[in-house]
Amino acid sequence: MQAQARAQPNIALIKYWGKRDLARNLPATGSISLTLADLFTEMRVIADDALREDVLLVNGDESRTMLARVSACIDQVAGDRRPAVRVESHSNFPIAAGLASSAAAFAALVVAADAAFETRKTPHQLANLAGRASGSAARSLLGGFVELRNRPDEVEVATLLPAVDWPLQVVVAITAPGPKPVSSGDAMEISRKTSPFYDRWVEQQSADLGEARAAIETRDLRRLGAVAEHNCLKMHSVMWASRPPLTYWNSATVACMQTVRDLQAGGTEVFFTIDAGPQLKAVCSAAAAPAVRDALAATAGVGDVMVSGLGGGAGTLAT
Ligand code: 2P0
Repeated sequence: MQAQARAQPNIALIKYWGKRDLARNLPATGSISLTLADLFTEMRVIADDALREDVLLVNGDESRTMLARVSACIDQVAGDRRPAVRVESHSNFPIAAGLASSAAAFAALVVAADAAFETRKTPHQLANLAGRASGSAARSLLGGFVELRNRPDEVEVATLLPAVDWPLQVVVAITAPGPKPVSSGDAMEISRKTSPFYDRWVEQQSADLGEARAAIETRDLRRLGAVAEHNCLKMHSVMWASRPPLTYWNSATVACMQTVRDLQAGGTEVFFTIDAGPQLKAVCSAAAAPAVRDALAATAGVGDVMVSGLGGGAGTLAT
């Protein structure tokens, strides 16, 4: 019993920041994201009766930090009376640095576990199981422009537009590759409990979701960029006003924002978004991508730049 699956990270344009149900890890609001094509995580799940307990290897090294979450996620798919497994995870991008690595990892994991144990879950069930492990992971089950909607006691994910219908590019500027100081889950709870802006953030989310949906439907990059930047800066304002403050940016993150502003002033159709980490993601047309990549690579403090198109959702690989 073994299977392998691949999933891509997704970049939220209308963000998930805050939970309505901690035990079930249900988000406070809906969100909209882009699934990437060229960054990926591959997960192999191998059931092995000889093992006494689950083993997790991340890029070849045994990892205990994520093991409990990974084991709990496989239990959700296959039940806790399953045999122990060896899980091998490989990513082609920095993990735990605000690049949605947990989204790709848990989306790939539920698909691989479902295939390995032949549990035949529906895509909707798999999205909810991935979302229990990591809220944003539910979105990586699907490709292109994806909306996550809140439903009573669960979430629902839907593709708003497939990648081929609006093949934008995402340029990721890496300003610091290390792991983040506070996990997203902990930071969301700090924000919910202490930020004076949190309730307003939640209140305004459905208006931002509606605006982004309309912009995607009409493939209007300027309109999408305006609401996505606004939503991103509101999320970071919630964080900055938390106690203790949550400041994921560094000086290069701010320099990258200025680079995007300069490109916009010069007529390039591009916008930025920033997640729970110091990396900046610029979203633009395929034609603008080389100029955006060069401008971000030349920005002070940027270490590496990655470019990705938009891709499909999670799926199994031949073992
Ligand atoms: C998002 N982020 O919508 C937002 C924007 C980060 C900033 O979802 O606690 O790893 O595991 O459910 O999914 C990152 O948080 O959080 C995230 P948990 P997750 O992409």
